[in-house]
Amino acid sequence: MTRGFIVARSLALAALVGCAIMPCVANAITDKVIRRETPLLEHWRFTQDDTLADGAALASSGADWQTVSLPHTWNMTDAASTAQTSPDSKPYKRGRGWYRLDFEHGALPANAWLQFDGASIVEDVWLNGKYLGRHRGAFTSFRFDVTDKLAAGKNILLVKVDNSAAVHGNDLTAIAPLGGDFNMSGGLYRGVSLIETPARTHLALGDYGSSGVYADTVAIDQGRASVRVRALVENEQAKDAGLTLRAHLIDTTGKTVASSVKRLHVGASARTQGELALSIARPHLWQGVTDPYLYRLQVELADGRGRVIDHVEQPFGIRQFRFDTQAGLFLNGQHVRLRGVNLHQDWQDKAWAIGPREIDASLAMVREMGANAVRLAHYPHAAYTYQQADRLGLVVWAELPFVERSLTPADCNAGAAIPTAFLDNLDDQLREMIRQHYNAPGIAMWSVANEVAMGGTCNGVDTVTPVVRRLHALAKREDPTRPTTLADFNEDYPIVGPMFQVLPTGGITDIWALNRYHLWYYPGGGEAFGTALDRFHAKYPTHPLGVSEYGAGAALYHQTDNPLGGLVGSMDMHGRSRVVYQPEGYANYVHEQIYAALARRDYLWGTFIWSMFDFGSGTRHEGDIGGTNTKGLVTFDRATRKDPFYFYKANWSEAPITWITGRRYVDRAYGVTDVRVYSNADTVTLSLNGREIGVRNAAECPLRTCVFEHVTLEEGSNRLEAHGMRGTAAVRDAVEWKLAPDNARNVYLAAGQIATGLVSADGHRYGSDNFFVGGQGTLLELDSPYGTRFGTRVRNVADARDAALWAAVRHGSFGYRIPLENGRYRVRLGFLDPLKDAQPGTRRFSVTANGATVVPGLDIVAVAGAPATAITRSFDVEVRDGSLRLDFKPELGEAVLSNLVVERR
Ligand code: GCB
Repeated sequence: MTRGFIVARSLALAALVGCAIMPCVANAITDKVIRRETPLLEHWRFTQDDTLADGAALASSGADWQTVSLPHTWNMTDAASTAQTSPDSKPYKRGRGWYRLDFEHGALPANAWLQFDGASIVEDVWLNGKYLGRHRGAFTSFRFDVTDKLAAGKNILLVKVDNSAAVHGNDLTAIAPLGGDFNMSGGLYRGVSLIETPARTHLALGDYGSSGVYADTVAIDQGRASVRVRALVENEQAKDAGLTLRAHLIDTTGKTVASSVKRLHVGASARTQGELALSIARPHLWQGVTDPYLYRLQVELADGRGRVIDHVEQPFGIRQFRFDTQAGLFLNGQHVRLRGVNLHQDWQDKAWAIGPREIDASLAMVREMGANAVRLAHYPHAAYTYQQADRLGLVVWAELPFVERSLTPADCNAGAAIPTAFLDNLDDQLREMIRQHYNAPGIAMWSVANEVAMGGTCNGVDTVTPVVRRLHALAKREDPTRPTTLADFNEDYPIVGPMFQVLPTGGITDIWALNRYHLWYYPGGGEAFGTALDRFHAKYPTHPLGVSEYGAGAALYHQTDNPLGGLVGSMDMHGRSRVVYQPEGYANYVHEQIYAALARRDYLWGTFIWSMFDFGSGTRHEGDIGGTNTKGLVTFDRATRKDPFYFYKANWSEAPITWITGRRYVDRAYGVTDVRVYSNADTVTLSLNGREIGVRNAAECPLRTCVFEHVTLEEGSNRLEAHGMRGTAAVRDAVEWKLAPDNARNVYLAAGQIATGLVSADGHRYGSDNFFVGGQGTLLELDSPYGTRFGTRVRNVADARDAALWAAVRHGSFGYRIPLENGRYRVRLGFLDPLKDAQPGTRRFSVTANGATVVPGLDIVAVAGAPATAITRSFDVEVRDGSLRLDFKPELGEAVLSNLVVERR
């Protein structure tokens, strides 16, 4: 036997229940080891080789393969990391990996099974040269009965794991998911273990990787709770078995609070379900984050002679959820609004090969922020994650990996129908998810789909709603106690593509939720979102509604002076992503706006932010990072909490918090700025270099956001301190900003740009578009997703470093109100006509400064001689009342501006 056996033995008395990856023994609290689980994590041999045939792999000694330990993936760094920086980078490695473990075993047990906690995507397994079988799916546990294949002495376990992409004609097209904005890491990325019991009759080991035990809270009434326990017993012997089934519920002090016994008769080579009722007086309920109380449920199987032959222990919480279309969610009769976040099972430079340490760290941050719910997107996560969520009291949205579509675009193109094998696979994965995590008290709902409306039709045939109906029905058969849900995509924005048409998916599952990205992919702000929610609430009056996703990308190294200054960027509608600006301050704006609209809607049972952490998505190249979806509130490596994290922390957490936003924007472009502070304090006092700037009390800080307007920074260092008092607790935050003398005296502004910090060839630091009234900022080179009418690059800028100052415009009828010290200034305005086909006589506008015309009737092309050709206009102004007013007044077409400079004379 391997070293793992010894480890497991020595830990036999440690009360461990989460057996996902850690060494553990399921019946650790009894003195006899009935069911022994031996982790097989060390000394694996591994090779990633797409050409190795099964026969050759079986014949290989693996001596020249790499030594690895589990969890392991071959995609640790190649996609899900910052290494991938351009759209030309290679996609992450998808293909075949081989794993081989040589291990010793002592005397053979009566019953032995191999357990895989999850491997990606399709797995074939051999023990001692004998084929055990195939498992299809990347996220659920599976087992093989190895009783007659295990050898006393030397054993060889060989596993082939394939994470190839689904392409027309290959087997992967029959395994969900067939789409998704996330990487599918390949490998044995969770644990493997050997399970042994002393008899061929046992609590079902062959039941979709489950514990074989299913417990429900049936009623909580008048100080008493009724719990129903069903245990599935498998008798693999050639004769009938007379058995005794026992269930005990044990509280945290070790006291047994309820027990039940039942005699059971199981035929030869048959399965039977035994049902036991537990009645608990004065139950201690599982009450989410306020009191996540867990009992231990023990189920024991004894043979005719009274010898215990199997034993399973599961954490168990007594609780009941109820969803209401008007009032939202109730947990044990108490109203709870789910303040949720979405999580992927992903970590920078580890990808999916994460264990308890990473899972605990992630969930601790979720709790630190004050969230009370997690959507474990878009697939079943490790058992350990559900167990820890239960311990922390997090309500869980569990999800099946049915993402985007039922068949690949290539299959659809080739006229194929949905493969039956794909439907069977969805059924299997759904059964596995429900049975494996059935007893988790935190799971409040089973999600059967994410954004499948996206691949709604194939050649005019509805390829998703019948599938959703089928999965809903199956989930109800598997677990009538929990509602089904799904995350809808775009019900009211029908997009018709060449093959796929978006179809409505509302009204099918018991409850449902929307993925909506207003202010990001979708037009309109918080209120547009709110109105859409109201419409859906009215459209499906019997289906409680939630929000499964909203959010915005946030790149730490992109900052802005004004989130409305220009366009932010992301993937376009063709699924390509582009390197464009995603300032952190814009994400603040999105979360503030959207959350305000969501918080006002009491009928919502919950909302989930997309996403708690940045995560690997190999097709993305956006923000300041490659291969990463940047919508996390925390960076991929968990090292940096972005500003919006603190917006939620201030709103959700009881822990006192005061956080000045924009701390990563150190070298400031403008001498006057608003300072935003997220805080749950009763009062917040802001000071600059020791001088008090202002005080805000909680009533002046809607949604815990205190804004100190028009703070004038000092030349050189600026230490801003926010001092919050919450009750008697003081909480401070401080940031250090710098203002160069050039920027303290002058204004350098890149019109239409959302990103600050462009530096001109002559060394001036430009801020993003700011101080404007009216008009619209846009980038010129974008052809999509915003479909701007502009699209020309500047032609005549001598130094390439200055091109960015001419890459965007503010356009329309607009003005600027620039705060300045009184005095005399020289103003220089930069113009180009961005329309490709601009002609003299197609655009004319004038500019006034403090009411006086300074640029009359300007026709840019007439002066420049061609479109996209830069010209400047300069004039002097006298500022007398602390502000320079510039107005751009269209006379023909729209006014445009590329950049402006105001320098002290
Ligand atoms: C969605 C998807 C999610 C993506 C997200 C995004 O709607 O459900 O998987 O990652 O949008 O960032 O675009």
